Amino acid sequence: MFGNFFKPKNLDRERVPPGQVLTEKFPVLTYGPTPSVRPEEVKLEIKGQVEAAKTLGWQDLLALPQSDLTADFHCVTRWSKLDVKWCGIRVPDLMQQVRLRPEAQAVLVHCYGGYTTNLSLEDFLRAENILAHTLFGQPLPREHGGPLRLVVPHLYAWKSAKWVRGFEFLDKEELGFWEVNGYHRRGDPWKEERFSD
Ligand SMILES: Nc1nc2c(c(=O)[nH]1)N[C@H]1C(S)=C(S)[C@@H](COP(=O)(O)O)O[C@H]1N2
Ligand SMILES: [Mo]
Repeated sequence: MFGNFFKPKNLDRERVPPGQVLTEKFPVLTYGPTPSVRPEEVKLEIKGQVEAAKTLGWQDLLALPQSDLTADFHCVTRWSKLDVKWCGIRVPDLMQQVRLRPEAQAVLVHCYGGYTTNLSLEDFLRAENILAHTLFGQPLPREHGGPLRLVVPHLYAWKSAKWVRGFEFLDKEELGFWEVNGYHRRGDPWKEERFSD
């Protein structure tokens, strides 16, 4: 009994990066107003260092393979939430739709409302990354990025861009909104890459 009670807690602790505290709630963290985008309006643009730019509408996205992801979520403001359940299109499945040019090194994620965030190609193409439209079995609520958000579980959650509008592939990294404003260009929570030096 005693052992059963403590064991999951110890396991959880190993999943919490340094300087983070667990929360059961799912706080909303948005800079500025919350965009209002209807699914039918979504035109996901994939452009830049690709052989042919491509725009995908809602139906195009739903026609791609759909996957589930359960992942921990770490905000740089020090809260973490374990086992968040998403459903959507895995980034590698989405990327089957375009061919990257060899020059592509990085991606700048663009959002409705003007938010941006940067990722290296390697961080972006990770197998678990997902373009999510569903959260805990329900349509992704608007405040959490609905209708469509990126989820990059291995980096701080500011990389998990809400209200995604497009991916721009670049031959040289360009910094996004928080990265320009002093946050780390990469943001690995296990290395506490919170701020740029
Ligand atoms: N477009 C956009 N995406 C964003 C943000 C934002 O302000 N605008 N905030 C980021 C930050 S700092 C965090 S912690 C997570 C929070 O996601 P949540 O509101 O679903 O918890 O979204 C990230 N994605
Ligand atoms: Mo955050």
